[in-house]
Amino acid sequence: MNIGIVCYPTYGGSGVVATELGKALAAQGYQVHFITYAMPFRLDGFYNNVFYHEVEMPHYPLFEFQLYTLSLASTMVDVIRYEKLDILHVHYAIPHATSAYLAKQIIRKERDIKIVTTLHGTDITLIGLEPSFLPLVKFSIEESDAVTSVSRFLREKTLSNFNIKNKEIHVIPNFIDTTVYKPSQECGLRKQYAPHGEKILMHVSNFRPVKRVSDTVKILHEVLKTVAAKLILIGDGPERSEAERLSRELGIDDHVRFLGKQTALPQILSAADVFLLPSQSESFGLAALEAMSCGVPVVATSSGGIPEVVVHGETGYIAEIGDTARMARYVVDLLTNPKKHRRFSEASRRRAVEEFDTRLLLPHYIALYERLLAQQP
Ligand code: GMT
Repeated sequence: MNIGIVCYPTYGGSGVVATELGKALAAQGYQVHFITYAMPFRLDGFYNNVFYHEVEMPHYPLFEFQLYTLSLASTMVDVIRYEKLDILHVHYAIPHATSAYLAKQIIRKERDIKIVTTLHGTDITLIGLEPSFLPLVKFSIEESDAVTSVSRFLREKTLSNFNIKNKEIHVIPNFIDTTVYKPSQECGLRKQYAPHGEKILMHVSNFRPVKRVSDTVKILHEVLKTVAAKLILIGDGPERSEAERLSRELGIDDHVRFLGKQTALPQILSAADVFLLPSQSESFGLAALEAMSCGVPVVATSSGGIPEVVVHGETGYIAEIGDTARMARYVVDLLTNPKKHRRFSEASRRRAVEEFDTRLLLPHYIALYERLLAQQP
């Protein structure tokens, strides 16, 4: 089977899931063709059966704005035609599902390509609801041959926000390679940033407003009243400077370290005592799953699909969005009860392995592809 995968190549959950899916499919012998404007950042080596097709964007003085949706559709047509794709799997609806629809129409007399659209989050809960996008997203979902969402929450939101009646949406959660994301020898971070036995709180994200990164600083501020602790922030994005400013204003900047974008996540996460995910909106929360797989309990908000990942009172704790005082109390509870912390840590790891490992969830995608290919044209 020849499979095209389209995703955003930059730092972000949908690109991570798409790339890891492609790598896992290639490892099983499927031919996988990535189509995007830059090399996906997780495609960081040589992989058998993996090919990369860069979308070229012509510059022309008349086009004040680049026409990526159209350039992408043209590249899709090319790859479908010459690499004989059977499936085109697009991740994040805007604009990928729309480009895929266009490509399918262009090539329909030559090849019956099947389009799978995976909805990841803000394509449905935020930007997709803008009046300039809504009709396009609804149409592209309805015209896909199959649609998946990464949580039950996101499926319900898709059906209600876009008033979709006659389309099945298959829930296939985010997955993780638990042989890579596992409790590991930590990378020396503890010695460097918490040399006096301070506890480590950690957060990983792309620092967009929906992540409420400043809430991690507020949580630390509360926690420091009881427990010696440090906050390590991984990633970068628009809210970083506000978090830096707040930590200075609260006088706790000595306790906060911004490490920027990092790749050795399993080793870094293994240094954490608690992972914080105070998001405003989160369709699944891949970052929480990565932490859990490394045996780190998560304190998070109840937003979106997080409760489908983090089990309150078992693998972590869940509070209302913005309730930093409560999240701080949960963190202190975990940090001051070693037995409970160990129980939560083990339960987190167990849940990642037993519910979300790649080997359990990859077959769901493969079965979906096979069902589509078995359909009569
Ligand atoms: O929807 C987004 O904001 C983009 C996307 C990304 O590329 O970062 O994130 C979403 O997809 C991840 C993978 O499926 C999910 O784990 C994240 O929860 C989700 N982010 C949001 O819903 C904010």
